[in-house]
Amino acid sequence: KHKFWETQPVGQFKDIGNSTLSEGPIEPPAPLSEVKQEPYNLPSPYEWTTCDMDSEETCSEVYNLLMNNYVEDDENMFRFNYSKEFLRWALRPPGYFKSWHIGVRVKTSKKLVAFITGVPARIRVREEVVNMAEINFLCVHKKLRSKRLAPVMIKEVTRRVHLENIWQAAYTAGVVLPTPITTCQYWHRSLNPKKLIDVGFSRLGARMTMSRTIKLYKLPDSTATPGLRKMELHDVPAVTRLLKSYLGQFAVAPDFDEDDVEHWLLPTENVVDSYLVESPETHEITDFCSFYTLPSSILGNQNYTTLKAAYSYYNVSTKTPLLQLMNDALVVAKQKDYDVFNALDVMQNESFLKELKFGPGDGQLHYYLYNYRLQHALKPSELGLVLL
Ligand code: YNC
Ligand code: MG
Repeated sequence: KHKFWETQPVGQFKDIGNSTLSEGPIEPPAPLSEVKQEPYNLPSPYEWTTCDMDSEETCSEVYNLLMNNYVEDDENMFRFNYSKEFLRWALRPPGYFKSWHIGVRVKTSKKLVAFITGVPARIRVREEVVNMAEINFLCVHKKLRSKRLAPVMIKEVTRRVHLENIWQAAYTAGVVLPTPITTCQYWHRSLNPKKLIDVGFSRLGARMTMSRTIKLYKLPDSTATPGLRKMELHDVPAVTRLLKSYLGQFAVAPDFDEDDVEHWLLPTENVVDSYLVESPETHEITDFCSFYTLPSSILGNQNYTTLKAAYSYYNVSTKTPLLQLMNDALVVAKQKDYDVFNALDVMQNESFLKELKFGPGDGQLHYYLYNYRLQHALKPSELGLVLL
């Protein structure tokens, strides 16, 4: 059934429930001298390329490949449209390897037709912090699908990760593969219900009119929490402490240091937004919320081309109730003209989704680890990791 994945060091379906298999790496690391030195073979019309995301030209080629060929919803109404600034941010965290930004070109025309990336991350699995690669942006041009290119790309990124002496990876996919560590659901909170209904993202509820729907999703004009403000560079140490302590409760979560927090959470216009609560009395940083910006192209609509979506990222509440903090995040996103605010049912998100009028999406997001076995699948609320 999974001719490729059956050959890989991942949890297999046949092993589910087998309590003789222990948690941890499936295969031990190999000596670097045993890692294949040459790239895997591609079908002869194609060649490997390392994509330099510093280059405006290469970044545009990647952007265009993904804009036209990356992830769509089940009904092919929307396609992710990651911006160039977002791709640069996602692909160049502290310690990144350019060699993990892998493209495939047509030899004759040099056209970019496939892509896969990794970035390094320290991810804690229960008590153990593991150096991993986060794999993302796997994409094969629509005209080259079902030719078994994807397994070659996955093997090549694996080889290049191994060359850096890293032996584990984390990734998400909309498809079921051997075997998810957890399966999450997206929830959507309408900010601009009329547009969402006009483009077919949502439907008018039973016995609902447009004006009642607009009223239902109306938000206050301003935020409620005293001391809520944008995160700034000098907040990095406090936010790092807050996040470290908060993420400690989850079975799988990133192990962020200050450099990671500066990169992943310091606001970057139209890429990532972060807000925190600074106590007006003590000036202590007590709460934090963040979202990233990922628009989707609207396929074949006369009136609209783009859906502007905010995605809940990392949130920490210690003093401000999470419900109030997230309502403020919705208010900020509405002020910034987002159409919809999305969140997974990870961490403590279930505690606010229904109350804040998020509705469940269709389609699921499965989380995976490569070369690391978990004894039991997790509940989404045991997961403290958000991938882009
Ligand atoms: C997928 N999304 O099952 P079997 S998510 C992993 N992730 O293998 P072909 C996938 N594997 O089942 P196509 C996958 N989708 O026979 C399919 N597969 O064992 C497996 N879509 O290959 C599939 N982007 O080339 C099957 O399929 C084999 O031409 C079939 O190409 C697939 O970024 C794809 O959804 C996804 O561009 C490239 O459909 C193509 O269809 C496409 O014949 C639209 O492939 C965009 C899209 C996926 C987004 C993502 C995470 C990727 C994770 C990859 C695995 C990483 C493992 C860890 C590596 C480092 C290890 C270390 C250390
Ligand atoms: Mg293919």
